[in-house]
Amino acid sequence: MKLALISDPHLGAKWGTPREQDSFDQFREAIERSIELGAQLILILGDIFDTRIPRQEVWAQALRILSLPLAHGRNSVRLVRIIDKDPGEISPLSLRGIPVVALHGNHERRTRGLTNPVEALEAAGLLIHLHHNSLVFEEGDQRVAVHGMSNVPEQYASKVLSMWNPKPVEGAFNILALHQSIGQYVYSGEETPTLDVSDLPPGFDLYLCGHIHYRSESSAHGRPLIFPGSTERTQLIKVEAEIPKGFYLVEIGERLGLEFIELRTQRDFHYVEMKFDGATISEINKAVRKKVEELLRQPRRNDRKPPLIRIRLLGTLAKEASRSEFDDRAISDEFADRAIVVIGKADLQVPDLGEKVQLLRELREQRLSMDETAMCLLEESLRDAAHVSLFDVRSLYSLLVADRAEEALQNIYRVVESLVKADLEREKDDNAGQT
Ligand SMILES: [Mn+2]
Repeated sequence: MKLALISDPHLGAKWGTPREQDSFDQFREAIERSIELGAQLILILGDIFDTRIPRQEVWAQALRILSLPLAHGRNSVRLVRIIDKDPGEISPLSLRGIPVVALHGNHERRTRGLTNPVEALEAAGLLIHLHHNSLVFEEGDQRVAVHGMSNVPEQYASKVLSMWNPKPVEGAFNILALHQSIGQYVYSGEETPTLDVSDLPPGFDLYLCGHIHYRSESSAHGRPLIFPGSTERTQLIKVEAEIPKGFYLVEIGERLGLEFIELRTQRDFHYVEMKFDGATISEINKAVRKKVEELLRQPRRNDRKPPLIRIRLLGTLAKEASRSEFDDRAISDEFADRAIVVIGKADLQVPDLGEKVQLLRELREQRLSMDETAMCLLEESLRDAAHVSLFDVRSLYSLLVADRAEEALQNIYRVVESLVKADLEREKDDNAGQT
């Protein structure tokens, strides 16, 4: 049996930027080539969408792409067993073409009781959603069991996985699919995984995990552990420039065949760090422009899309220079029709401490004046509102700024109470007048 493994398409990522179609182009290619290459089952390991509640424009494109496996119209595998899932959730439509089985990722996770977008796709019959359940597919005398746990908050991952405690199906090739951080494969510094490779339940033939955006092959209990990596380039970090984007084609037979298919639609991506030592702004300007020109002369893999160039500036500035004088936007604009240039200058150091202190002082002053501006705006906009003369706007505002919201609220309650009392009095008088 041939399976395609696709992870983290993040549809709708970078919306409103020159890269807004990238996630769709790359996901469409992954799906189209999975079909071309003869995949009989497509597994998507979560984060199909970049957000929990995608915009309509994102939905429209996603639905169009996800209808392709269904539109294929032929299905060479049979769903023969459903474990721990309500069969009513599976639309008969989803088995009319190449079946797509998907997890939801952390980007799609919603509070219990609310429908996440992967469940919505399941309702439309475009895929089958797995969360703590399993499906067994059959082709001839071969059976493949897919066991899936969609994303859960990292701190509960290990506990929830052991509570689910999935068991391999006898006589089948067993796949366990997750969307979590695992051990050293941590996605960001803010996440502490509770799950370690050794926590994965034993006895499965293949372990799969989404969430990690760069492709990686490892092993768990002596069997392959595959992170296909995202099809979309969500982070402009070094590892993303080194490891190409793609998906896996898995052939389950006498032996396990694993083939990584690189996406042709991915933009060329250059990640460059430039280190300066006491450089002036004009020196940096010149060096960065020269670097971009140099990168643009390099041979291209994908010449249908302008390449993405991320330059990270490191080192120190000249004493008299200030980081804010370096206009990275101007350089990006200058190359806009040939490349997407993203320059990071946050790590460029100003050597003079005195200057830093001055900057902090300025920021503080700016903040104070911002408060004052906000105050004036608030006063102005409340001037015409009814009863506002009853409130001391300025003192309310200072309470809010000082994080004393409770006191501010009490003040408001007092005023409202007196207003209600006055109204009631008036009503009483009116009523008295009528009778
Ligand atoms: Mn992701």
